[in-house]
Amino acid sequence: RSPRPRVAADGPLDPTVLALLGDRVELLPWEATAGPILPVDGLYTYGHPAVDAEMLDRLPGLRVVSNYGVGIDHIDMAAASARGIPVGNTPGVLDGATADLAFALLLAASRRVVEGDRYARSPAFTSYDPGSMLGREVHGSTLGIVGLGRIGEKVARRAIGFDMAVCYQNRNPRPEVEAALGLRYSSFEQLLAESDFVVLCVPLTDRTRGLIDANALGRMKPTAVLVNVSRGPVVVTDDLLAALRSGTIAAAGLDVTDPEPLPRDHGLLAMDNLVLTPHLGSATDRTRRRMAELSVANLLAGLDGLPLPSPVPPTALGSP
Ligand code: 8YV
Repeated sequence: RSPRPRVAADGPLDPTVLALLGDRVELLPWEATAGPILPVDGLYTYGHPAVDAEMLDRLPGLRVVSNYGVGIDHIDMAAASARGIPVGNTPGVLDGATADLAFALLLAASRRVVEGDRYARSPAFTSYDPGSMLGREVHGSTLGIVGLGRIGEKVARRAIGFDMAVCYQNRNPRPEVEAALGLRYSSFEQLLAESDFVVLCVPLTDRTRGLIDANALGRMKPTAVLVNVSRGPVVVTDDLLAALRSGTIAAAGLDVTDPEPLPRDHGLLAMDNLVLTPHLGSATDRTRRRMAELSVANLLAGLDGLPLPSPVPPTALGSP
């Protein structure tokens, strides 16, 4: 047995993670989890691939699972807890960056920034036209936040700066945040009906999978803009495509899709009323560094049998 703990990691690894790990662990390719060839002491993941009961049973020496990211929908938390394996993630450090990107998508989709960029570069743009490319006004409108966790709260703060009225939906009302920021708690149906912008900040669980389907989209205003910075499967992709095509809603901004990436010939890729980014929510230099530091600290603590600096509560809803 190697004197250094063995960690099976899904790649590509953040260079900061590699630098912080140095030679403290022996990194194995993820494929090492496939069979009982090598003992594995730790797992290092990136929001995927699945860590399920069957895999955990194949890794009897496993001491920790560390995820570079906050979403743990790929990890069977019940199975990990039942086997006494701590799971770490990186909440807190990426909230601001993800909320910033939600606003980038919101502004880009409503003010047609990407479409405008394409037009301004094209030969079709020959002269200024006051009637062309009118968008949806952001200030003075109503924003509905689905999922008022850490990221949702940051989105609310930004919305207030944009002079928006903010309503939210959460599993449990959050009266203290409501009072501090002047938010309004709404039922899901009410939020969909009255919001000019709906921003999804929920984790992916059995309760949120497919939450935004044809029925939900049909309740939204035809002028509304949907923004998703959570997980792709929270939205039913085909239903969103139909809604964007038929004008059921006006536009969407997506940082995540189902599947991700979308197949090159997918209908969504042809829609001018869609702004798409490749899962960039936490992709800034400073946030990535903090994610690297926290995920490596979780990994090393778990390998040493110490409490993780940022453990996922064993009751959290992860279900690959
Ligand atoms: C990461 C994320 O980029 O934290 C999350 O849940 O989705 C992102 O911050 C992702 O985990 C890396 O794959």
